[in-house]
Amino acid sequence: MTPSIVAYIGVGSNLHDPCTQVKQARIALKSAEKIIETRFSSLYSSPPMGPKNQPDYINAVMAIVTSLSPMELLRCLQVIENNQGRVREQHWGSRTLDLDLLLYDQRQINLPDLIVPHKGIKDRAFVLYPLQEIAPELMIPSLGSIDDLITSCPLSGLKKHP
Ligand code: 5RW
Ligand code: CA
Ligand code: CA
Repeated sequence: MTPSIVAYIGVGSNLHDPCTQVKQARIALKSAEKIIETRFSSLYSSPPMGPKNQPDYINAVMAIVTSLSPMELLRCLQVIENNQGRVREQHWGSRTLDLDLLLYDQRQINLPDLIVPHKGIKDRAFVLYPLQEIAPELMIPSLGSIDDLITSCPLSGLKKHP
């Protein structure tokens, strides 16, 4: 019996035609073995959080069903990032593609290379608003409802991308 796990992936880009990068990542993810796409949010634009000397981002969130383990899924995300030309440069700097494993069922994971729920989930508008769009009833382990998190998270310039 293969377990069907619901997971949420954060998608972001601010280099080399970010919209195209995000759409390509969606295609790569849903084409990957043992990953089924169930929802994909609108695309959102926002100014950079963290270091300001970089272009605006395009972000989205994808819901999937998977039978991959958390580490297998993380490796899959890293392969897709690398295939889309991700180069490790400055911490929190510009990137062609960033795929974050936000949630893996209702599990809490604390491994050296993988913390779930993702550290950025609770106070980043570019994660919370697209997540609420596709999963309005979501509960986040140890953090509570998506609605409560959104209530204390200003938009910070986040806009639906036309
Ligand atoms: C660092 C996020 C500090 C928030 C980071 C912080 C981004 C982004 C990053 C993204 C937008 C991580 N990734 N800004 N900044 N979208 N808008 O995907 F407070 S770097
Ligand atoms: Ca990220
Ligand atoms: Ca990341």
